[in-house]
Amino acid sequence: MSLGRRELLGAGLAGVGLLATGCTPSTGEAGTTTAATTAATTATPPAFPAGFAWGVATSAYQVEGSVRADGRSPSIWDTFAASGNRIADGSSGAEACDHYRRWRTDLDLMGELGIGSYRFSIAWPRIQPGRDRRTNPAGLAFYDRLVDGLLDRGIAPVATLYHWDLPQHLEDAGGWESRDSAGWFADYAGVMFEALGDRVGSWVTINESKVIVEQGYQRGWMAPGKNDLEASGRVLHHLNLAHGRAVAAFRASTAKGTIGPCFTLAPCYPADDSEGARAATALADLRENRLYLDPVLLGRYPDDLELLHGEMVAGIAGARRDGDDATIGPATDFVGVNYYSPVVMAATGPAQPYPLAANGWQQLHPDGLRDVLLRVHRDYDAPVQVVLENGIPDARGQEPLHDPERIDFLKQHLQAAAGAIGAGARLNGYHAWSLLDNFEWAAGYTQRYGLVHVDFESQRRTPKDSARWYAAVIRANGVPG
Ligand code: IFM
Repeated sequence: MSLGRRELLGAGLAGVGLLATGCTPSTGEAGTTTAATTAATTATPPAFPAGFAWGVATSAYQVEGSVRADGRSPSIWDTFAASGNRIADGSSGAEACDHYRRWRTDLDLMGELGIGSYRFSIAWPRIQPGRDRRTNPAGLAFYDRLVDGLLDRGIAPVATLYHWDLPQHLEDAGGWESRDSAGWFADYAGVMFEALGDRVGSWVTINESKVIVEQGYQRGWMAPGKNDLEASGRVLHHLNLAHGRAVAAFRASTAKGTIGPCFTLAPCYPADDSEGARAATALADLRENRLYLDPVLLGRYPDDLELLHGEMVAGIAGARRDGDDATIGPATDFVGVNYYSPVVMAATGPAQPYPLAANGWQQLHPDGLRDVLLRVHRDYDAPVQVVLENGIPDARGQEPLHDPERIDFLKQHLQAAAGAIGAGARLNGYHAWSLLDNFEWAAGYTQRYGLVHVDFESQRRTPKDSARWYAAVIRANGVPG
């Protein structure tokens, strides 16, 4: 896709490539059939609407490095990585892909591949590094240059406001457990809308609140590394509130583009036809999907919320005030969907009927993407959806630049996305995770998700086979048969 600068500014993800073909529910929608019956790959012709946004995604802490440059202060991830035994290879994002200094080369590379849309995130600790939360012009200037660089190359900027790197000084002031966090976030978002709102077409509020809640506050596997169910409930509510208040700030600003949330969704399937498996699947769907989708897209928590762990429910209830649901649930312009893996439930617990990716947690089930897109379309009447992440790590023992498994993965998932479009879902774009091999959180540099290989010694970038394949898809606006 190649749009002119003006079109890039005006459209945003809600305005590009709409295709309404009417809604025909597919037979494989989440929760309606068993894992076995959804295994067949969609046969819909893999065509995409004109103007479909073909993109790649990254996030600040995973690629930027330069953690002390231009006044940036530490984030909770700098602290977490330095706190010992948290990261598989003992690394951190201190250097990562050095994207903060090499962004021009990276943008050129995207241009060569024909990428039309770049989803990046803004590092909050660059923008408001101090306790006084005053704006740091030098930090802001980086994103200013980045956005101009994208527009100059005909690439649409998709800016995520929060991808897990909370300034440590805000964590010290209570972090997401404090109700004040919603106001801090809205203020910071307002700074960004004012600075870049004339040029960024699409804004994403918070990346994957489920991962923050579960991994950051329940299991302690990610920053800030807590094991506190009650706190996780409070955090979820405050993240929701922060989202709602940022959307309100956006509407009150002069920013031109569109705004939406970003969920990581897992279609839930019963492993068999038993009543026990179906009940376990319904509960998994509440935990994996409805808990996050309902407040933001319907303006209310699920009616059966109390089926979740009592301490978490108490955390949500304790944090909720009159009027909050209305603040959380104003209409957003698009729904961002990240898709990696389904959840399959037997009566006795989780099942694993599909092959696993090399990260050990991701079951490979491409049709799950079609199922989640149709589900959000059907149950939430999503105005427009965009896939903001989808990818796998390199296979074990893979030659660095030859990644046939990733090509196969992308092909099947794009076919599934085309199937969802054919069945009525309004899908405007797809962003592969990730442009570059990068810092994969608690897995450090042991898992490589990039279409482009990064030699972390020399910082040399080399496109893998999948990058060339994806470039051909973009040129054709469709998946080769
Ligand atoms: O690398 C992460 C990303 O930051 C959020 N979504 C999942 C990816 C792969 O684990």
